Amino acid sequence: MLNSNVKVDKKDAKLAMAHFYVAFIALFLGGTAGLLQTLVRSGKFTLPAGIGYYQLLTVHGVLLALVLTTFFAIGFLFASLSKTAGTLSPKVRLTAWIGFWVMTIGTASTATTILLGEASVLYTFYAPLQAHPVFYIGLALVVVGSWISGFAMFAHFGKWKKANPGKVTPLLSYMSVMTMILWLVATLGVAATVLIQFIPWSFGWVDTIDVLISRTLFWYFGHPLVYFWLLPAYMAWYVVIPKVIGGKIFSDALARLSFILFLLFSIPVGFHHQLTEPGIDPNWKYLQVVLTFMVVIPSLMTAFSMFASFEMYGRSKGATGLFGWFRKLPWGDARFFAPFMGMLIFIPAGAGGIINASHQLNQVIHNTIWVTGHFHLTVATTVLLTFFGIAYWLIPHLTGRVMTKAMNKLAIIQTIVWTIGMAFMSTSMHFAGLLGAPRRSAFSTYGGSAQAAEWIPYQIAQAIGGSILFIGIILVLVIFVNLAFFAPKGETEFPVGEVAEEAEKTPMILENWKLWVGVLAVLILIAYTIPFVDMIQNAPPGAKSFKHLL
Ligand code: HAS
Repeated sequence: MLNSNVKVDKKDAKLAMAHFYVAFIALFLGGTAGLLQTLVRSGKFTLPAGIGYYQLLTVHGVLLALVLTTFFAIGFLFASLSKTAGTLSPKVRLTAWIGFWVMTIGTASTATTILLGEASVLYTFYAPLQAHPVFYIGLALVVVGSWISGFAMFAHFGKWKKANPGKVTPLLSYMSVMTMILWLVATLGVAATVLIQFIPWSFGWVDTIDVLISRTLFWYFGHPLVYFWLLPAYMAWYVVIPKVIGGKIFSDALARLSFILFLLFSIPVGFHHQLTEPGIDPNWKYLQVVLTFMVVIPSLMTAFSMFASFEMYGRSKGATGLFGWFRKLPWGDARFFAPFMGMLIFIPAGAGGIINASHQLNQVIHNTIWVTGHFHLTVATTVLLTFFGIAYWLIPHLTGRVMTKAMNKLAIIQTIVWTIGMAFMSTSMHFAGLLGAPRRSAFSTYGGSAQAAEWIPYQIAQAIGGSILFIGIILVLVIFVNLAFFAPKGETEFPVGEVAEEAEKTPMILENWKLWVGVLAVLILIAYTIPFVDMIQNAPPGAKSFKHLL
């Protein structure tokens, strides 16, 4: 049984905080670029020094979607492992620091090329858009750094298992390792395309690039990437939120099973980002669409589990009727309120994902700003509000401080501001998308078209939403700086929930890592081998990047 009073060791706290500093700096810079790109996109503003829409959009996407998320997730995973599987050994901690610095150097290199205007290729860096080689080298360093951190986590977890043979592993540690395995397997795709295709091509060592293969390898990585963002949030939902509200985890086994299902089904589904692309046989697209619907199941299980935890708690406090528990929840506690709003928004956001994945409906929304609306609800609201909710207790826990009532109130206001800003921005993006408004396009490129007049009101709503969100960023940064440096000294709890007494015992098969990674490998091979060989064999003349390997 985990001692809930155990604090994260001071040296481990420093490691986790280093990750959070980078994450919140990325939030500030990426958020500023986000506001500016909304304004430039509207066609009403021009920036000095020739700073353009694509440059700003690249800063925004790379810093927020890749840097903020990855650094926050890794910092949180290290803190969770240290709390639940024991203090990191000096060797593991040193490895983790090496991982951190490799990632940070990579981030700085990539960011510099973007800020110099040498890499306006957006966060998806689709070929044939080409960036400075340092952009790709920086990305490769971020990936390699994260692998080093991942191996440090596996070593730490392995040590716990060895010291506790036959025991069920601590749930937060289990989830951390599962999240990191997902990341490692997923990043093989992006590492392959960056190292084998983009770096040689950007240096001019080869003069062509196979676009379809680069996109396929990117999306092999790109979809599990979104679950790498989501799973740390789910860790907080499953394990932290029950404790914050004063309740219990509904089922340990169900939580572990849902993480296994994410591992199995989040990777062999990348084609659902490529449904409109020629060069992939429709039968393989169909298979991956079916697998995409499978990856919806663990989210439905999560929804069920959260409702169960809320209801069990409410009833234990005397709530009656179908929704009586709702009033018993601690609405004034930002540690609960921010993630809860994330959950609420995940209902329409997830429904949007199901629409995207439905092959015929995808034809309507693909490459429209609807997709941008979808991922602002998922990653920029569900995930981010949960990350903010985690920061409200984790940062003071790590820095030996406490969140004051005033800061808690500000965090509640921040959540409301964020939700309102996103409601404006994302709703208008969804509607404009249905009217055909393109994504990834500056207004100047289509502003004169007859259709564009229909999109203008939505574009104004987006700019209003973007401005409100920027206020939300300032507020959360104020709270972060306060919790890190100025809040009163004191003890803050790292909330780790206990499993309900009535829950079934956790079956040991859920701990059989070889089995699950083996099933994952088989699923990936089934979903990708034949279409990938097809792509190489039918590559256009001159597309050298992979053909020479066959
Ligand atoms: Fe997605 C495109 C399909 C989830 C992020 N997605 C994107 C892109 C991003 C992204 C960034 O199939 C754009 C990439 C680009 O730049 O081109 N997505 C899905 C599906 C899901 C999904 C099926 N996406 C996410 C998540 C993301 C994310 C999560 C980030 C974190 N997505 C797609 C597809 C595309 C796509 C296509 C390509 C579109 C195109 O054509 O380009 C599913 O995982 C969603 C399942 C979710 C649910 C919701 C469960 C609800 C829960 C909350 C419970 C609430 C409670 C509180 C308990 C079924 C768990 C309630 C309390 C009360 C009192 C009511």
